[in-house]
Amino acid sequence: MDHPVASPKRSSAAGGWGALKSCGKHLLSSRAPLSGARAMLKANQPDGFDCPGCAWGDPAHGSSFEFCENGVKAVSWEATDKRTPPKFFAKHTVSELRGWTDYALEGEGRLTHPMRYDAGSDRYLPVSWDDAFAEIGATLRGLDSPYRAEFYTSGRASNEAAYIYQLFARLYGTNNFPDCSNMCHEASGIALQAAIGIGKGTVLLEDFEKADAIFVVGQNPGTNHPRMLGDLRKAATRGARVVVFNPVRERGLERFADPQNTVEMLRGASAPVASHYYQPRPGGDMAAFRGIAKAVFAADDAARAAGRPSVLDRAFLSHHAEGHEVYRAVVEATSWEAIEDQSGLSRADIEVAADVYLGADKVICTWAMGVTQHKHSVATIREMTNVMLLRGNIGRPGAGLCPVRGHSNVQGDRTVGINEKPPAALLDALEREIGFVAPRKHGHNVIGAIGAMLDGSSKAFIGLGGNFARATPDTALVAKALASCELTVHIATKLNHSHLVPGRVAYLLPCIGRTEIDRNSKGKIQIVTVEDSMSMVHGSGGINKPASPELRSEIAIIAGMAAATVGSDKVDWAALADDYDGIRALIERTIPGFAGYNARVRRPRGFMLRNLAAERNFETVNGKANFSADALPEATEHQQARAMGDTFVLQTFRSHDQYNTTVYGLDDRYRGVYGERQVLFAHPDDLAEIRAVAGDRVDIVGTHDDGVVRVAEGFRLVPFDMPRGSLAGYYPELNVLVPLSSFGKESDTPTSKSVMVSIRRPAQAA
Ligand SMILES: Nc1nc2c(c(=O)[nH]1)N[C@H]1C(S)=C(S)[C@@H](COP(=O)(O)OP(=O)(O)OC[C@H]3O[C@@H](n4cnc5c(=O)[nH]c(N)nc54)[C@H](O)[C@@H]3O)O[C@H]1N2
Ligand SMILES: Nc1nc2c(c(=O)[nH]1)N[C@H]1C(S)=C(S)[C@@H](COP(=O)(O)OP(=O)(O)OC[C@H]3O[C@@H](n4cnc5c(=O)[nH]c(N)nc54)[C@H](O)[C@@H]3O)O[C@H]1N2
Ligand SMILES: [Mo]
Repeated sequence: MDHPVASPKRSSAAGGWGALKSCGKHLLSSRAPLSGARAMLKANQPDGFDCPGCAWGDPAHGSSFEFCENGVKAVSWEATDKRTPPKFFAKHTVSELRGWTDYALEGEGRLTHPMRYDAGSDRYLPVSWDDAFAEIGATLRGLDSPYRAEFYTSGRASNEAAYIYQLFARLYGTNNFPDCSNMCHEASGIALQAAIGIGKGTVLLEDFEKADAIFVVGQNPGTNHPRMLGDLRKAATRGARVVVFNPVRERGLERFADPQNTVEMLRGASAPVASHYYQPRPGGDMAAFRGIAKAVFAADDAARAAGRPSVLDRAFLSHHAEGHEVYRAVVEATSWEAIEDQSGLSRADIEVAADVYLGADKVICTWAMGVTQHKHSVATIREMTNVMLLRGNIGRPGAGLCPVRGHSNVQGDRTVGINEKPPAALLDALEREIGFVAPRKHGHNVIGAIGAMLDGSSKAFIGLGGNFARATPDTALVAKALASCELTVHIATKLNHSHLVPGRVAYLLPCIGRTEIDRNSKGKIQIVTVEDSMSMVHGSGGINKPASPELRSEIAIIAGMAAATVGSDKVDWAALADDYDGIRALIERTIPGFAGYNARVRRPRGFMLRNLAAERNFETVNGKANFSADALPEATEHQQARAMGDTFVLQTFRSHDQYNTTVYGLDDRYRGVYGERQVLFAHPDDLAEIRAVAGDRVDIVGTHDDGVVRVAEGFRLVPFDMPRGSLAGYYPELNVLVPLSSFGKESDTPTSKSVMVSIRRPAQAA
């Protein structure tokens, strides 16, 4: 097969690079994404980049060159021909650009030059890299405390970039690391750390081939993890049960046409995925799992009465776990009535789910934002874990816990030290290796950073990727917070709204993306590494020419800022930026699990980071997997809304044509919405009750009682199969309604899936 894009030559040591993911060279060069898709189906190239889309794992065997529509979008978005050069900025003031949509801003294409904001002309003007670094360094050094600077990370950053970023910030003297994962899987990390001693999942992709049942909770893989859907479908085809918990009927979870299957594609056929589809009320998953536990304990009692063996994994519970008796007592004390009211599911339905659970020898439980973005998310994940522990569904083939990560390297960034509450062992190792005194005081997460900027105690914001102003709650307040800074710096590939609320000194620094060739000063090609949702670490090397000769790698940009801020006596930043093997060697010496990093990452598929929980070796205080025994929330937002009347619980989710704040297009095909994002999904009976019909425009009014007025105007009603009293619409447009003052217990994650609102008919507004 011809290669329209030349693949960079690699030394034999680098041969057999980790699998080329999802989307490919052919497509990139063809600039005809859909016609290129057929060629892609047949391709299986050894060298390549990690897909900048999701963090789903790669198969261990066979072709990993899977077709993924959303991977293709992510890749072609970055590989666009369009540019946002200095000429563009000369034409448009920043104030004018603030009136543009996200879609229009990113639609201008890739940034090409380092730019500095000029308040006089209200424009970004080109600047040299050296001048940029010098002023950033001087401004940071001028702050009276390093804790007045915020170092934000978005989860696309490679291990190497994230590692030198945290090293830079810590040498500078702060642990302020607001991170996109604070808004994402924070609750999973906290819950799993407490329950099983590691804040990550315990399954490998192969486990999906062995599981008898897979519980998929609060997740829409058809859109957000399309390759996972392929694995679910394969499991369903061989007879495994796929049990979905989602208030919304997501079509991708019901039926799925396999893009690898040409016959199926040509016939427009599809196969069922979910064997059981439960539609809990928003925030009702903890109650639903409590119900499953109740049914499991009842089955255990019945077995005992009949003289049959226990349905619990007694050996696991006595050797590897602690607290199941206390948990059992709490479960027995919870009434079916409470469970039914909170979950919105009937006892009979929950008992069927429990039967599936009991009938399966090996069970996997996966979840994502539908679980993590509520007030009681940590307790809910503990509850799901409890249920899994009852039958020893952890640390054996085909069974385990699987928080499905978002950004392609959000898990890796955490592993290499992006953590506002760093473990002492990490700081000790850094001190030993580098020879400095690391800051010990805990730093800010996202909510903390916004609060500090708003009250004036933080004065600098550095963004390693992402779109902080749009991804966070209370859009207007966060814009104010950023604009009040002495210094804002954004390392980015494309223009977004975060760049349009400049601080007094403001820089926009353009970097090369994942798909592009990264050459050092001697012309040598460099690769970076990432970690997927299954703790697999593998290499990623770009194949395209960078969008502009002025671009630098994220690593080179961080190194430049670091040298200008903290100097190069302790760390030779320039040398690290010139050879990422040096960064990997530092990681190997300071982060557990990376022995032989530089060699192992050059093997096909990379290597798996040790995950002791997956071997039933639990690094908790007592060395056991721990049950939790939390009470159900007194009232979920949905229950509160029902009690108040005229109030709904709104969730903010993703359409099929977006990647977080990046909007690729205006369609949401699986939900039947085309050409528009300004929509509000609701139950048909709720529409009738407010005397509205499909297509009517309404305003959505926030009812969170913190005195802040929040309104989103002119949303078109779309009737949908979802629980009464719940609404849904798209992030980031609806972030104007998400309150900064509402966040998860322990996790501090904004409650983007349970926003209290009311609906205002425009007639009423008049
Ligand atoms: N194409 C594409 N891929 C992506 C992303 C993207 O934007 N686009 N984003 C990436 C990132 S960062 C992440 S974190 C993931 C996000 O992946 P998802 O978690 O799938 O993202 P959301 O669109 O927020 O979908 C949440 C789902 O949870 C359901 N839900 C809402 N509330 C509840 C509840 O209370 N209980 C239950 N059981 N379900 C509920 C919603 O109906 C919806 O189906 O995807 C990653 N991959
Ligand atoms: N209401 C609501 N809010 C949410 C969520 C929700 O479900 N509902 N989800 C939350 C979740 S799960 C997450 S993870 C966050 C996401 O928050 P972020 O990670 O901050 O946001 P993204 O939209 O992923 O960032 C997109 C920007 O990243 C830059 N970019 C893209 N590729 C690269 C690259 O290779 N390098 C660099 N340096 N920059 C790059 C581009 O400039 C682009 O504009 O949002 C959270 N916010
Ligand atoms: Mo995420």
